[in-house]
Amino acid sequence: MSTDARGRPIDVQGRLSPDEFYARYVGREPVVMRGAVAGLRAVSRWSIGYFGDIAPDAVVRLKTGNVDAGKTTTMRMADYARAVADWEKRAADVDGAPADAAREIGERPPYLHDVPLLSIIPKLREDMAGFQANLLPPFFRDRWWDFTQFFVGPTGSQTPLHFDTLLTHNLFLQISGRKRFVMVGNRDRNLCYVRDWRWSPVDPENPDLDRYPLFATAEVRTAVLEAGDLLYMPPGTLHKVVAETPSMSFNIDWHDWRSALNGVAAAREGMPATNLRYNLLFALGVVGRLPAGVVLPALKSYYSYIS
Ligand SMILES: O=C(O)CCC(=O)C(=O)O
Ligand SMILES: [Fe+2]
Repeated sequence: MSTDARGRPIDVQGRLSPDEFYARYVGREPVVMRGAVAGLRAVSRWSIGYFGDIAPDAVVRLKTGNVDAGKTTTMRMADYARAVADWEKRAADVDGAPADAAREIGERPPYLHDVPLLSIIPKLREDMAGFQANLLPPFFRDRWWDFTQFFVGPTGSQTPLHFDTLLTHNLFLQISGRKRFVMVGNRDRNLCYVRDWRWSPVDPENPDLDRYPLFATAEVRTAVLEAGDLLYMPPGTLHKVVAETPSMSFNIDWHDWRSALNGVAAAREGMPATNLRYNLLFALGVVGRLPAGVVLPALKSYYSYIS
């Protein structure tokens, strides 16, 4: 079980039925479902090299430097796969943490962050056969892959503390490698000095309490995911995410009627106006029962935008 000195341990379960999942966790508590997707072909097959082999010419947008700064570049998948493999090989030859290694062996390759690869490389969907889509509300089930965003990168890739922009639920699938999630619940958001709607300047693992004294009373909870694990986070959960090895994962950000309506109401709390539009569209689907095929074209810019 993954624990943190400061916060309560995150519940660790195996595969959950939708009934158990909704009764105990949805909208309430994060949970790790250990090994819940371990049987999927994606988990045994996918590597960054494999993506480079099957879609060498797919051009992907990558984040350079700190991901909250929003700087990007583009690369062919084959070139990206090679850059990550080369960097990992050089890093393995250098003693010390990857951060130190970066000084000796050059910049870590950029982070493939928030990219809808199941839409860009449809062949990958074959490897997800058997995924438990009934954990999601009906609106998302038939075309759940259209609601995914990938995070693929070398050891040490990280995303600073933030919450997800539309205040969605987050089902996070760890496909390959190991990732550490350091979480602060929505109810402690006002202790996190959030700016630009959703980014916190606090490192929850090493908080500067002189600058951010309120953070001292925030509850920080940690979970470590291995390949084949699922993580659920309720809307508004702040999370810092660190790849402890080369890592491939993706999330499904989804709404139920309650989170969709809360997402619309958050326009009054400083949520950007474009988000209001996206949340209205989700509400039309989830509450108004418009089919995903009708709503998705209007959401396309959300799935290709740079967060
Ligand atoms: O894996 C990461 O680096 C970030 C993941 C994340 O922020 C998310 O799924 O919302
Ligand atoms: Fe996130």
